[in-house]
Amino acid sequence: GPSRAEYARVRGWFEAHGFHVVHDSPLRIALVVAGTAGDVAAALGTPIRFFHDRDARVYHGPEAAPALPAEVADSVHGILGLDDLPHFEPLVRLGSDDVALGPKDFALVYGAAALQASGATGAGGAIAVIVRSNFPDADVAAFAAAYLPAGTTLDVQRVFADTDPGMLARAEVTEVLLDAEWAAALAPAVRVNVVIGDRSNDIPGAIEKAVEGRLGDVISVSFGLCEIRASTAETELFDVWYAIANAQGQTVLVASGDDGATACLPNTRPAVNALAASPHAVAVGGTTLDPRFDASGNATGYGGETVWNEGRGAASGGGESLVFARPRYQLGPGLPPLTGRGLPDLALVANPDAPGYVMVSGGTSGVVGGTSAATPALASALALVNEVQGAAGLGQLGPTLYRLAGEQARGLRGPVFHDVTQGTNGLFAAAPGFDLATGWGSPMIDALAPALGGGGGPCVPESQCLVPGTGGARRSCAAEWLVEASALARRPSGIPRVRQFCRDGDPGCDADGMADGQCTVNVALCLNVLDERRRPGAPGASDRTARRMHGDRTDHCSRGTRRPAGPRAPARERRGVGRTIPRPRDSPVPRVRGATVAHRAGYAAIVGRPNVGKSTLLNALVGTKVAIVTPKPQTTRNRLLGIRTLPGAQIAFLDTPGIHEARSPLNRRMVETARQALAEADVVLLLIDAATGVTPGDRVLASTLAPLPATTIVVLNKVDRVARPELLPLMATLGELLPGREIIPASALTGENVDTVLGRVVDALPEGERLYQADEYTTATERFLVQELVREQLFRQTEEEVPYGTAVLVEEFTERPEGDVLFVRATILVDRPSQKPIVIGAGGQRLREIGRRARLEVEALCGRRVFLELFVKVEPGWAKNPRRLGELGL
Ligand SMILES: Nc1nc2c(ncn2[C@@H]2O[C@H](COP(=O)(O)OP(=O)(O)OP(=O)(O)O)[C@@H](O)[C@H]2O)c(=O)[nH]1
Ligand SMILES: [Mg+2]
Repeated sequence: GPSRAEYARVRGWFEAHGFHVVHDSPLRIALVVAGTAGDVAAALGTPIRFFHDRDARVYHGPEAAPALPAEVADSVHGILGLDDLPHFEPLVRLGSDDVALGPKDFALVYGAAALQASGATGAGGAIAVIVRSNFPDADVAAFAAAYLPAGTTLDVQRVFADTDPGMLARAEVTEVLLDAEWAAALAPAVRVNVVIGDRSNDIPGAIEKAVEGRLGDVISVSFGLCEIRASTAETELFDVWYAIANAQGQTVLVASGDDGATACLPNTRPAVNALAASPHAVAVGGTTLDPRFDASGNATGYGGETVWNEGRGAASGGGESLVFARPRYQLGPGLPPLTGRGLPDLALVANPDAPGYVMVSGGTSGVVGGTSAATPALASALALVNEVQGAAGLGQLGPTLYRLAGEQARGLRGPVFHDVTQGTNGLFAAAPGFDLATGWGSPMIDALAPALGGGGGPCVPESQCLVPGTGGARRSCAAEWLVEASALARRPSGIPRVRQFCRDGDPGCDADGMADGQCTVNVALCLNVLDERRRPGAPGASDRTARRMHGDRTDHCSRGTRRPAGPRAPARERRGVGRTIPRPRDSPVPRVRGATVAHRAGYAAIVGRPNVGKSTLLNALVGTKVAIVTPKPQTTRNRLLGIRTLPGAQIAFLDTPGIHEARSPLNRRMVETARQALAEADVVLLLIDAATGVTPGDRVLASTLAPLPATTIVVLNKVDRVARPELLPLMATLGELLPGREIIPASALTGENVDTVLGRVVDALPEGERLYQADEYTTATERFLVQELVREQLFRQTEEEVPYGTAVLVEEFTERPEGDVLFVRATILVDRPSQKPIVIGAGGQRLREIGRRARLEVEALCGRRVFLELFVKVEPGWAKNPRRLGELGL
């Protein structure tokens, strides 16, 4: 957003011209003012007149486009709301059949039932549904009583964006009830925040409220607005909010619309829903589903889907945005060539009669449909995913969904989408892979859940205050700041450092302990999507303003705990866990006679300084979470093997501890472990952190690698944190250090170029048969993985030197037949007595939280309920005790 000064200037100008401020945006993205028609005429240079349409309905609106004087024009991207033309439409559709999907049927068909069976209820999570009418609680309660397990009480709350608009027309109230009931339908313990806009701030006001207050891990929007009729400024405004939402870890789901490719009916020009067009939203399309009902009307399974199209324009919304260019993630195998951002991203049942959704409105049960229904239902499923992942939000889903779908399209992974290939939405036909009628198809929630969270989740904040006058002592910032883009002084290498002056209203502005009203903050910046610029020649505002809007947009990351856990192995692959002994060459690959492509197999070691992203890359390459990842250096202590099996190759990746100048015995062992891995490897992946640049430590490492026989590939990681032009000098330096070696810029976090790295590794491997079973993905024991998952939380939830003084030992790991529970007893070793109370926290709070999050992780790993008991034990000198180190595999 604009700086405070700029915002204040615009605000002051409107006040000076007779308007009064109705709402200030805490995010400084929008300003809501009210004035008379006379004020508008005098200040904005256009009279407000009455118009009537062909049907003699009367509206008011400006006679000409509003204009502003030069002193404020540069700061204002657009002016909305001078007319009362019909604008946002609720997308709910009424059905007539008496068979419909209940929550149980829906969960069964799309695989969410598996997450429910593992105990997920949405507890601890929240969904914000965006609406503009109040609603009767009795209907929500009646829905729970009729369709959810006996005794279920839903946690549905109202949040008014401003004033209470009361109950609007029937379609509006039905929309609210549908959204609230289905947001809770699969996740009955989730908090549903019904965020209600009023007449003056409408749907945009409710969206802003949901973002500003972070009112849900998922935001569900079931309204439509024709992109041609919306102003570009308005469409871009949604994008700005969604981008901020994503940076906060919120996932935004928007119904793609119910009018096929023509969202502007009666105008039949192809157009999409402006609310769904942003690349920061997931656009949800619609299908017609065969749920294989049995005689009593219960769904028994998935019987296939076609594009929802009932004729008369009632069909799955889809097409290309006129405002947003194709985002980078919409390029790749399985995707048609797109110019604009293509919609929808995926689709779920939406045909109100085939089979429709049950709901309660006005005291009676009814059947409804529309992408309006599919959207909150998907939000509900994602609440379960969030819970299972132990994530407080999955953030922007687009890049991850497309990566997974792309892997599916290339046969690199099991399916995560039911590909819909039949039918059309009137203009666009379904086809294998992605299409503009149903996106990638419908989600298989149980298969997606383990894989989500590895890619486009919220970015990791690494903000620390440098305490002035202490010679550089650091403290973690307790507070979140809105960092002004103008204050950013990006250094050529390293985390951008921001000198932020605290002001009244900045929470904890003196978290650095100095009451001097200022604090220097190191901020990790993350760009969610690099190329979401407007399409050239898009209607609306001038290019100059468009550049201004997008050119300096950075997403502020400020939430320490909002990173989701990494991807998980699909149940199918999980069988490999726990095998400690690899079985070399016991599964010869059948060879096709005369085939010329040989099978390749071998070891690839991932090495680099601490914290450069080795473990993140390992997980991305293996396609599942093997290694723990934390923002702290020296997380990985052991050599860890992750296996990727492809149709023509098998690679055993070795994750290693960061190589650094080690002093303590523990660290020396860690570095030794890493060096040993080098000796085993056929290929060495040297990771360099693009955000910190090439450090002296990198140079030393490069000189050790230069004479090795193994092929060395340099991976310049974390490029998502660096402006493209800054990469070139880095690559030049690396080219000098390791002449002739390939350098691949990549992001282990977003998945960018990870497939390229995989391909290059395969090319460099020797010919040979598989070294491990095709379904094995690691040789680590379950006990080891569990120890690591506890340590991950310990590292994430303790600061300074505390995590480094700790280790985790799993002492008991048994199955309890009663209730199919896994019982795990683990001891956290601490080095000094003073660390024990820190790990335990006030009233046991921290230890409980470590245990809770670790338990969710272990449950996801093991695919069953887990009882995790944690103890803290002081054992001075454990890190110097060879026996202990041996027990810890060090
Ligand atoms: N922005 C960004 N962050 C990344 C990327 N890869 C890793 N990270 C982050 O960098 C931090 C360190 O990642 P790890 O994978 O634990 O790094 P590591 O090299 O294994 O660190 P050690 O445990 O010391 O060996 C974590 O906060 C990651 O989320 C990337 O491509 N982009
Ligand atoms: Mg690591």
